[in-house]
Amino acid sequence: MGILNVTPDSFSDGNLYFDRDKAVKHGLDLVKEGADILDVGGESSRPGSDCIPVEEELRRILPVISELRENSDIILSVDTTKAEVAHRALDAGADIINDISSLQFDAEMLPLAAEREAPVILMHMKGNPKTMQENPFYENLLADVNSFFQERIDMAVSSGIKREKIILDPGIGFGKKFSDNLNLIRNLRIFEELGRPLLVGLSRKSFIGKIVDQPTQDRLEGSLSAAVLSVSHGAHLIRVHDVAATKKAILVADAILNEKEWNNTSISETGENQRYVF
Ligand code: 8Y7
Repeated sequence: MGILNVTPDSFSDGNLYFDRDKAVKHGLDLVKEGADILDVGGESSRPGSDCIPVEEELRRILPVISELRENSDIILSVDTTKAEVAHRALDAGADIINDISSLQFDAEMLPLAAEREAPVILMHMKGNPKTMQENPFYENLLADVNSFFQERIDMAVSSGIKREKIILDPGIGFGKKFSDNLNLIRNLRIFEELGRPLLVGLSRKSFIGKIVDQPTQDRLEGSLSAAVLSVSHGAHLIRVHDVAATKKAILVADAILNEKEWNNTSISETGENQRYVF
């Protein structure tokens, strides 16, 4: 999943693609680089960031989504917590709702996703972007995230969202201490039991900066390492800025991990290498 931020203030690439044409061009470049999904967002969710009005968010992303839809078959996800924005984005050609609040900030999000039968990304976050990094604390991080997933899946399914439409995301950096992020990636496999694909967003995030002691734009190698390890620990989707490099790294990791598939033998015989269709 390639990141397309149409914002003046995103933590890593804010303002780079704020201009509509530049954003569309960047999106099409990411498709050429091998992205399978583009995640289009108009509101920064970096720690401490403020909300923006619906109209402003729409003004930023709708033309970009429409134009990408006209020029490409790429799967588009809309990164928003607002039902109105998700609704208009779906109308403009978006396919997936990426809601960092797990459909909780806006009461209309659950019924919208159910009605439109849109795939949804349910991400774990403690608190909200304004306050989440103030003092995150867990009695038992993995158990907490796991039960959060279970609750949100139950809530979604009881609201009419089909289980098969759900993607889970541990929310790296969203109300997590440094060690929590490492712990989640290292133990990603435990969420496999929930039977849904796992998305991990780690690209250039601050836990990587802390290890390599580099600013956001110099975190590529660290991000690749985290991406490859996430895949080897069971991630199905990785949300990244650097699509070309990540794609190559993951293709090699995937070939090593799933040699059967590359040998063209059946991948379903053993029940391993499960593939998900949304
Ligand atoms: C994530 C995300 C961001 C993530 C999902 C950033 C919008 C911060 N991170 N969505 N969004 N998962 N699903 O670093 O980890 O891009 S914003």
